[in-house]
Amino acid sequence: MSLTLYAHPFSSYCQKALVALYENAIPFHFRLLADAESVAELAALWPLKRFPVLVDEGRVVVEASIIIEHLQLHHPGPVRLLPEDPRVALEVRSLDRFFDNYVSTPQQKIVFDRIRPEADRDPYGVAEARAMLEAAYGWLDGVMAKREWAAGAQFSLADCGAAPFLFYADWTHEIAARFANVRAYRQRLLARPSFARAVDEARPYRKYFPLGAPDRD
Ligand SMILES: N[C@@H](CCC(=O)N[C@@H](CS)C(=O)NCC(=O)O)C(=O)O
Repeated sequence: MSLTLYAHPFSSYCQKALVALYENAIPFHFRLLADAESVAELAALWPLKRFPVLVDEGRVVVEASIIIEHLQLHHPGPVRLLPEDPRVALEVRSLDRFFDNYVSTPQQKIVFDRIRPEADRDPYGVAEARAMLEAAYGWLDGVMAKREWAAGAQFSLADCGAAPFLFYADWTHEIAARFANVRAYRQRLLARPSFARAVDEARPYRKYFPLGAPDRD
């Protein structure tokens, strides 16, 4: 098999890449990062040790967004996750940056703070992260008032990230009822078969969610 994805099913960034793979039914080998050996392989490929990492015929591709761009270029399928029109593609990439920087980054800050030793926790940083999530939900609510998917009518790269990031963001800092468009969008993402599959594959790991996984989704 030419494609190997170094990943863990419970990781949001891995789910982002998995959604793209599942959307186009691209065959790949899932290298589960579950032991010292697999983690050593990852470190040899990418010393920063962040995942997912894709290996395609020996070529190492890092960063979930770039993995999805790589798949579009080298393994295209019926679902175009980067639109042909560069102006629409720019909107897709803009929303993709939004979900990485202003939803996932603060969400991870809150979770990683919880697994630090108590003396090393950063309540000021966590409060900032919660404020950023509130602002992000507010902005996104206005955008999603008129859109089915993040960048418009077509499911795209931006939705691949939005799905896991809003999934875990809601577990971390609940999306309030006043953000009804964001909540409805999160439900649409949960109903998308590619993401529903990723969520199901991650179910066995829910007990490891540092803040405690809610009994839903
Ligand atoms: N910018 C990276 C972020 C990847 C990332 O943060 N992955 C997490 C898993 S969701 C990770 O590698 N965590 C391991 C660690 O922080 O040591 C991307 O877009 O792929």
